[in-house]
Amino acid sequence: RQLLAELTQAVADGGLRMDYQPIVELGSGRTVGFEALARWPHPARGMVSPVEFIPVAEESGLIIELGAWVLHTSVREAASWDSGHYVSVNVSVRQFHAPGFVERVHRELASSGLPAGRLTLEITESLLLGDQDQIHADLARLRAAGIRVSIDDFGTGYSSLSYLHRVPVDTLKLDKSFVDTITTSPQQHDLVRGILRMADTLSLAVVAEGIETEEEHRLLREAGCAYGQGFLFARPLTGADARARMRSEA
Ligand code: G
Ligand code: G
Ligand code: MN
Ligand code: NA
Repeated sequence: RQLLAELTQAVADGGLRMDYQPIVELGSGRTVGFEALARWPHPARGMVSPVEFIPVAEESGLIIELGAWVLHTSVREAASWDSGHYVSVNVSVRQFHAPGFVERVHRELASSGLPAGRLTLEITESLLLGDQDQIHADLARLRAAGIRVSIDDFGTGYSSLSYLHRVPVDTLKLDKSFVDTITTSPQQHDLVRGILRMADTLSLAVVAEGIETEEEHRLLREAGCAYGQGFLFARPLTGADARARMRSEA
């Protein structure tokens, strides 16, 4: 209750900020884009994790406003990058289903000047369990405009691989749980190779999440995974630090 009241206040008063975690090409190590991650520096509680406050926002419906702020802020930030990097924005289920979501995305692109090809929306597998016709139609409209769509935490949810060929998405974000076990479990290593083969067959790009060691990096690269994200490369950065990173690689 208290947390919701304070979060509502924070959304209204500019108490949240966005950080940006580099997504790199595993072969070259070069940054290709950034995942936008919401941060809530709370005056008394310290940094409150989105793992705590996103569910509170989802349950209460505040996610509509919070998500609108996240989209607005991340798209404007990316529009200020002259390097061509893309921004990948998390979208929660309830936010996606809110009336006018697709129009809002188009409006943010138009008003900021960010080319559609530099915006990726991260959805979850759970979204795809809803009204398939409606969701596929909305995803198709987004993609027809040039926006990319990725499935976040891939492999943890509805893990039937057979539905993937019907889902209009561009990228799979391979969940960190696979990355964590790839170095110690031959079965998991095989499974990851299988997922990468399947993604290739379906022309889906793969971003491996939560890469923390050189060994994980090497095994993923050898398995043919093109992109990755994780503390090995960089933690989520402030907007200023993200810009500094782009300049240093230019
Ligand atoms: O940044 P961190 O690892 O603490 O994020 C934890 C979780 O919170 C992740 O699952 C991430 O997808 C989610 N999250 C972070 N920022 C946002 C956001 O802006 N919107 C939504 N819907 N989820 C977010
Ligand atoms: O669910 P989602 O993929 O959106 O969550 C991304 C979260 O993972 C962010 O909160 C980010 O801070 C976290 N993260 C990113 N890289 C790493 C990593 O290498 N190790 C760990 N433990 N967390 C990471
Ligand atoms: Mn994500
Ligand atoms: Na994830």
